[in-house]
Amino acid sequence: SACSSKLAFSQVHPMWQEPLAIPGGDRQSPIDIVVRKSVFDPQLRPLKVQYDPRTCQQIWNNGYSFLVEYDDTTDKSTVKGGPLEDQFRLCQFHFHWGENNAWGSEHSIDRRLFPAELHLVHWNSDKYSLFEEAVIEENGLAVIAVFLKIGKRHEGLQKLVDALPAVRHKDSLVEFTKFDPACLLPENIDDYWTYAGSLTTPPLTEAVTWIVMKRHIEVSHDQLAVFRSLLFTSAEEQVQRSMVNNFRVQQAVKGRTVRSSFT
Ligand code: SG4
Ligand code: ZN
Repeated sequence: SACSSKLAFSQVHPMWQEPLAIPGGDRQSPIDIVVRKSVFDPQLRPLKVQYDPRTCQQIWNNGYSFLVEYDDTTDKSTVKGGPLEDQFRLCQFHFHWGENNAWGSEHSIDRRLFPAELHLVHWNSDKYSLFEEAVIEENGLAVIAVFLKIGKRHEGLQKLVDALPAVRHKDSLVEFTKFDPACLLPENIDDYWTYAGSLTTPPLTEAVTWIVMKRHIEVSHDQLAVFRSLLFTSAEEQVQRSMVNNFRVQQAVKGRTVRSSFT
């Protein structure tokens, strides 16, 4: 409900505080998507994702989330279509989640938060040759967001969950191969919202075309509990801190239009 979302925002303490949250531009993320203000755009095409599980390489705890990283030296795992004019290459996916099931997602739909949110990060390989170049360009990145709800155990996710204890601490890394990220997409990827935004962590560059899936996926409470057993801290640190509430505070929409691919 709207009330519990507001409560969630005032009670949780994001990792890095907003004064650090430069650039204060006009297209920052994440945002609340107000369904009745979103505009159906019949020009929006279906999204074409093509992922090759052989490009999956490793899992890395970077002290803010865990990243499942893909080989992005060729166009083997890509997304195009939808709102995108170019082809974008998958480089990694990661999640944001809460300390409990009442919050955790970065985006919300009509103020409704979800326990977690998946981000599949892609960069424009038609226009740029490296992620580092794309990340500073306004059409540089495309991130697909998928909400996670608590329900049935997710079979595809379990292979990843089983590997997570190996990256419990910050800066730990484990080989992780042959994981098909398509298994984490909802059944219908043709229904989505899209808007122009930014990265949700520093450098917060306004480079991202966000594609937020209308349908969620279900994971079990136990699977999310394994996410919450990870640590923000490295093995050397005296006081260990659980990796939870790793989302950014929501940002002003500032006159942007959120378009939908569906009515
Ligand atoms: C997470 O913190 C990832 O760990 C970061 O990955 C990622 O940064 C950051 O989120 C922002 O991405 O889709 N939420 S987001 O806007 O992808 C980048 C790394 O630090 C640059 C590699
Ligand atoms: Zn993210």
